Amino acid sequence: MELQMWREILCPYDLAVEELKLKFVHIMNEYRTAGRYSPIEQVDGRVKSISSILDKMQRKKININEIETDLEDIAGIRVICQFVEDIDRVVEIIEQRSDMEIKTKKDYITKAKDSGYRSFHVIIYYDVDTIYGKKRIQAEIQIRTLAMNFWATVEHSLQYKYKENIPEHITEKLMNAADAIVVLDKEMSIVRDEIMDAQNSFRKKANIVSEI
Ligand code: 0O2
Repeated sequence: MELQMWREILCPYDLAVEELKLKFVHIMNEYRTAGRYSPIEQVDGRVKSISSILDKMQRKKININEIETDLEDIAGIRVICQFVEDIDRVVEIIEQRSDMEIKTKKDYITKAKDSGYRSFHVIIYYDVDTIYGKKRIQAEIQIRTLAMNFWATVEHSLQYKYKENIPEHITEKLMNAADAIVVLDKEMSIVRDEIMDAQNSFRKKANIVSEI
């Protein structure tokens, strides 16, 4: 397929990613403006690259005419939280929104993937307005803690480096690290209330200072 055709297919996904990023950042800012703890700490997003789409099409035997239905993560949003408990809150926020319709939820936290990967995925339907009218697209929202994100980022770059054949001694270390992340998230949850209080007072103080 020609590059121009790809650009046209991906254009609405680009818009969706920009809109969704803005909306999640706004939720975070709204909490903070209200002086409340935000379950969202960071937001990121990307449109899947053409080469990555082609790889996945080949791996999953998806035909070009089926990509918009069968590839659920052409538009990808990542919502990073501080604590595991915040992930449920973010899922509730998505459930309550009128502009996002949940298609499926994939809980890789209760049951991690074999690789050790942990994250909560929500596939949504989302409408964008294009020059041709309204278009309903799918987007994947990955919700995870800062610690889970650290692990996934490192593991993803190793997968890239070793073309998915990561040497066994490294896989073993990654599995150990994945276990350590579970322990870290649990320990942080225990002091969650203390940390939330401290951060709220710190932000309020910082706001007062910046207003003077
Ligand atoms: P990229 O580069 O992030 O776009 P699958 O058959 O597992 O590829 P499926 O059924 O489409 O995928 O959905 P799944 O597994 O719910 O979500 C796939 C995405 O989750 C991946 O996208 C990754 O972003 C992330 N992910 C899933 N498993 C792992 C893992 O073991 N390690 C890391 N680091 N990330 C993972 P892509 O398209 O693979 O990659």
